[in-house]
This record gives sequence, C-alpha cells and structure tokens, in this order.
Amino acid sequence: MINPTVQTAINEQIRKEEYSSRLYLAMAIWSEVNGFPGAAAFLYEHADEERMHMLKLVHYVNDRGGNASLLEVDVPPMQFESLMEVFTEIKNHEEYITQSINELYEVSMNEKDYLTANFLQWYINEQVEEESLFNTILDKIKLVGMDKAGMFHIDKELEAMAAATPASEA
Ligand code: OFO
Repeated sequence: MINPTVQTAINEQIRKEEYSSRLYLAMAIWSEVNGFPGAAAFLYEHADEERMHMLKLVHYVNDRGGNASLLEVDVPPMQFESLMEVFTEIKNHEEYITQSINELYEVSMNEKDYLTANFLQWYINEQVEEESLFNTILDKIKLVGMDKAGMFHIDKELEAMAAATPASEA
C-alpha cells in the first residue's frame, strides 16, 4: 500500500503533468494558426509526451495499491507574441517542473518510501533531457532573433525534430 502522504504529493504532480500537456497543446494551437507548422507538430507531440508522464504516475499509484486522483487543472494561456515567447515560457515551465519533481523526491525520502524514490529517478533523468532540449532550441531562436528567414529555418528544424521522435516517446 502506498504511503498516503506520498500519494497526495504524486496526485499533485499528476495535476502538473496534465497542465503541462494542456499548456503545450495551447502553444501548438497558437503555432498552427500563426504560420509555424513545424513548431505546431513538435508541440502537439510534446503535449502527448506530457500526457504519457501523467499516465505513468497514474499507473504507478494504482499499481502500488493506491488511488490516483484528478485535480482541477487551469486553462493555460492561449495567446503569445512570438516563438521566442513560447519557448521562453516552456523553458521556465520545465525548470518549475524539475523543482517540483525534486520536492516530490524529497517527500518520498522523508517518508522512507524508497520504491517511489527509485521510480522517480526516471523523471529526474527526463528533466535533465528536457531542460537541455529546450535550452538548445531557445538558444537557436535567440540567435536568429526576429529575422523571418531565420524563423522559417527554426520552424523547419522543429518539424524535423518532431518527425524524428519515435512514436513510443510521443
Ligand atoms: Fe516536460 O516533463 Fe513532464 O512535465
């Protein structure tokens, strides 16, 4: 049976992953209607990836004899100024998620729930990858600034990244 304090903390993380998925979905929609099909493809895929992060937590809680819960999820922002703003917000959001995973890990250690701490290693590694991915994309966007040709190129690159993601990760 899963520790109730740990379960409550995981349910809160489920809410955050669900919000991440909605946030990236909102950004995908904005990209699609504002002429960035590559960014849209990339972000639709990333929204699916966040949903997978959420489901992994749901199954973990239930498999440990607990009961996963869905909490209220905010409506994400739907309007953005530029791709630069979109990816800056993603970077900030991922840093917030990293912090949140660290705190969840701390809760599991305080409760001496080593199984959960072990399970969370996957999320810790995932956050290292995600922060690095979004830093790289943001650096590229900063390099081209608001230049139209450069943005077109970035969009193509994001399209290629989306196409290269194995279906299992999407
Ligand atoms: Fe983007 O890693 Fe989950 O939230």
